[in-house]
Amino acid sequence: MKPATIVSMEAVLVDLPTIRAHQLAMTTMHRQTLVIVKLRCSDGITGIGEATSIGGLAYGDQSPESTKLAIDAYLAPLLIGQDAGNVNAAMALAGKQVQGQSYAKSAIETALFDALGQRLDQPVHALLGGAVRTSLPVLWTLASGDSGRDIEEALSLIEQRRHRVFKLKIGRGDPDANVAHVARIKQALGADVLITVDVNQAWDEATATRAIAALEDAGVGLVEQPVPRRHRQALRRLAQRFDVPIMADESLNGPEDALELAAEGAADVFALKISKAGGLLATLRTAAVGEAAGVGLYGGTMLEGSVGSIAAAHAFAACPQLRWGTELFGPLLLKDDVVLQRPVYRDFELQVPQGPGLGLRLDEDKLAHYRRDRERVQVA
Ligand code: MUC
Ligand code: MG
Repeated sequence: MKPATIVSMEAVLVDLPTIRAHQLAMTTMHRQTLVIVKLRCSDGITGIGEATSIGGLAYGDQSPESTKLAIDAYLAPLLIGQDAGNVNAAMALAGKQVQGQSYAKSAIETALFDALGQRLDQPVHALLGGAVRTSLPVLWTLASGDSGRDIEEALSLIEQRRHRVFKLKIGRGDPDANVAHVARIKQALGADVLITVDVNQAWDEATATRAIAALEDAGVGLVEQPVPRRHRQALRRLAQRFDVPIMADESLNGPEDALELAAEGAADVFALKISKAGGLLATLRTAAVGEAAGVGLYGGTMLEGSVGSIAAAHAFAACPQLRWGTELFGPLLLKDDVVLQRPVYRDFELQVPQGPGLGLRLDEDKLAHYRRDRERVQVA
């Protein structure tokens, strides 16, 4: 492999409308903002990566705007001139000189892997040691805010063979009304359809204890992040009290959280996300801790578009255990896309691309159309 250095890094904010309102405990989304990273190398190869957040700062403490700022002001100047082919060295340098900023680091690491894969003519999953699966089961989130509409949506997606597992976003408003909404949907879809719920930290322990008992009775198969992320002892008590598995999402970022959660027995399942961990390699390290502890693994999403979702798909394809499947449906929630080849969903699964790098290329016209600074770019 010929040596190549990083010559430039651009972070572009892209606003895409969603196909319908997406209602979570803490916000309702009508659009998604992607941070698309273009990383140019001295051998002429450009790698791409992506970061997103959910509802700006509603999910966590990093937004698309703060991610772009961290890249423009700190990570790009630090990494320009570094060896583009040595992902570990670049990420170690970023880790040493830039605290936090896991979303930005994930987007940059993705772009480095995409460039390396193109250079070596190998898909990203091969660079991670090889895929143990060629496609990934993908659930769909029912979050229109209306039980009747959610039921119709689920039945149509089952009919299309696109999804057969559904996650319900709850935690907004009255917990009894939340449980009734879930029970209505579970009853309409029947015993064979797995229903999971995500509370996005909205309940205190007493509310969660009461509501999870009712959700269990209604036949829910998995409960995600019922209590605030720092309330780890409450999460542990719930995981130990109930038969229904409890999944850590916001409480889990990287391998260090995984180690503590596993040691405490605070979660039965881990929601892995490349953005929370700070990249594909850190996601696999997090997964390894979970696997060593016998914790179930789930391929989570930050509702990324195609670039971020496919980056995650390469990592999840390389993950030996993935007992709970994935939720990599982000591209399907968006009305449009900024890539030339949209991800392929077939028979309830996302197909993992086999081409070099991520196996996707940007659609530059679409990117120019949806980028937030398009007026400024057109004038310049
Ligand atoms: C989350 O909290 O897991 C994942 C799917 C979805 O609808 O929202 C996300 C965020
Ligand atoms: Mg979640």
